Amino acid sequence: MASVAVKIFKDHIVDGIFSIGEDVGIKIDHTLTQDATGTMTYLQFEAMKLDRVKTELSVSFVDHNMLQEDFKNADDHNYLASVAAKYGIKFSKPGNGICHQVYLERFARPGKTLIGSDSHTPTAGGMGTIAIGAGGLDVAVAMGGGFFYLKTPKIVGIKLLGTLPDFVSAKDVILEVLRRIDVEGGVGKILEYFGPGVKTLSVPERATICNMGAETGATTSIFPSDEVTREFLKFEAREDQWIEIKEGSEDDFNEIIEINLSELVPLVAQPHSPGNVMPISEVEGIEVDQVAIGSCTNSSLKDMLLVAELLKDKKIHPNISFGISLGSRQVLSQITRNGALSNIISAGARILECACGPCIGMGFSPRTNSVSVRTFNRNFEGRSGTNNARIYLCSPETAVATAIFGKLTDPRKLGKYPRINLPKTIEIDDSLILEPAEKPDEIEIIRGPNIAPLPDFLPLANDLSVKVLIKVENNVTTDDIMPAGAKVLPFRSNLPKISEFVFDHLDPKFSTQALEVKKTGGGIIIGGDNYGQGSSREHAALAPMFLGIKAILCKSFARIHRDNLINFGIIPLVFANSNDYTKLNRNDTIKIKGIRKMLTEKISPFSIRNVTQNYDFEVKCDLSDREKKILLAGGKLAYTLQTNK
Ligand code: MIC
Ligand code: SF4
Repeated sequence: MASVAVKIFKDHIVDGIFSIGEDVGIKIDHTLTQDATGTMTYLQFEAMKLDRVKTELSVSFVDHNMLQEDFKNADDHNYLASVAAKYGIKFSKPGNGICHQVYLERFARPGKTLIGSDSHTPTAGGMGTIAIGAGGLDVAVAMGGGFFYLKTPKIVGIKLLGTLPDFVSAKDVILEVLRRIDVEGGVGKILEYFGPGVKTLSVPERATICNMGAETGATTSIFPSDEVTREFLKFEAREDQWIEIKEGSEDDFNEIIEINLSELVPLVAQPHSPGNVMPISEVEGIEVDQVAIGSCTNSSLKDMLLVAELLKDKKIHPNISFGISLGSRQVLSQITRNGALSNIISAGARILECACGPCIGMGFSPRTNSVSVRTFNRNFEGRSGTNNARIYLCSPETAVATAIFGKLTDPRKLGKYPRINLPKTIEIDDSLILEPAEKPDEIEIIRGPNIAPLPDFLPLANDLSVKVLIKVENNVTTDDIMPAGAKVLPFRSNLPKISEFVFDHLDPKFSTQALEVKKTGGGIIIGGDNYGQGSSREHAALAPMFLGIKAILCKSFARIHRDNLINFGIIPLVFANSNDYTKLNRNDTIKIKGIRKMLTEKISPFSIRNVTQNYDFEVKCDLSDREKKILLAGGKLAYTLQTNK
């Protein structure tokens, strides 16, 4: 026997062996991109000068940058459509839905490997797919037929027992996982669900759990592929794509966490971390201004039918602004056809686009000092678009109860839990998914004026003298490093412009100072634990690189962000002794001598010098051979072009 993850990995390993902590290369069957990370991904893919993608399936989605207040986002959509047509990529048009939900419905297959330029790519783990979030450049390389490398993770078995009580749902399961292991507890691990409770959860419920597994820092999350999986594929008219992948036994896991579904209660993640989880009973009564339902976490047909049933003949509280941003047009069409949507509208909801929208501060931002309750997956400070808003994350059931009562409310107060009968099949309409062109030569790539060329990637220098530009705490997110939101996202294809916003919330002068310091050797950022948690956005590495940041020195890194730093030639340094963090000050000058030699000869830890305070201290830079070569070459694009790998 073996765990589901190990079975799929073993079918896909092309370099190295599956041994915890070792670098392993796997073949990638599918890729996905979304527009906010996609423009950069495809600029990098174009730089590789290939004729077509080499994957079984690659899909380009448009779901993030949907506000078209001028030409920028529309131009980017056009660029993405033309690239997809030319290079053999399916193109999911704006309006079709959020990448993870649509991929789950229309493309995910058990036993396949997927990488996606979005950190919630693991959503497809609900289908029994090994689905991993990665930087855009890793996705570009995989589209070109390159392998995807990662450090072999531990496999944590999450044993599910019992069945969920009324008014407790899949979101509460993942909130319980987060309550136990927090936002760092999954780093270097795959969370694999097994046990008798698994069969009580539908594929979309499993997907909700895998989606938000990203918040634990896990490499991915996965469920077995069983009869429930077959049912979902049948529902999507894709039953022929089903294969069985049996769950592993207890001995197949490196660690086991047991969760009895029957004992769970409605939970809430409080501001400003998805790991800050409490039972609803402890926060009940807090006055709320806004409620938002949907996103890639909780947008399934069952979620929406349940929301509609709970809202039937009810009105939301007069103080609440209530918005729905669904993850897929398929679900929106279905609830429109069967009348469920009218319950939601009658209750007082604003129906937003099928897109990320409020989840990423793209519209529907809450008012000043307000409380917003969302069925989404992230509640980082400022992410909603309103810096001082406080965001709570919860299940659709809790969100509805809160919308009705105007304050955080235990959904069990809603009375009888409705039984939802899902239809056996759903109308399939893939007309917003465009096939690649049959004659690619005839396709011209359309580039609007907002699309700036890629920067040069220069080999790593040997001696560095860098200035500390900012010192940040533990768990700094990529939203802190490279904010999103309606003001910034339109510049995702324009590196010089987007770089102006690096660390904007923490230090609005950061980029100006960094560009100044760039002239005299560049900067270094000092961080705590889990530096770069959250999004896969490579702009959180690319933009600092553009601003002359040469290294990040912290206590530990989040996985995707560390990969992105290496991909763009920024040295990921870790304190050998984490007490040295306290001594460092902003504006200190640090000298790093002979870094090429240290890396080449694998000398780690090694000594660097704080020139300003006149002392030496030790740092580590533990890289695999492949990572070392990438860093020395000046990043993965330079390395890939040089080696054709
Ligand atoms: C997010 O949820 O933070 C995003 C926006 O989807 C990001 C991708 C991005 O920044 O474009 C992610 O999760 O990777
Ligand atoms: Fe979109 Fe939010 Fe999901 Fe990210 S987490 S893909 S922004 S809906």
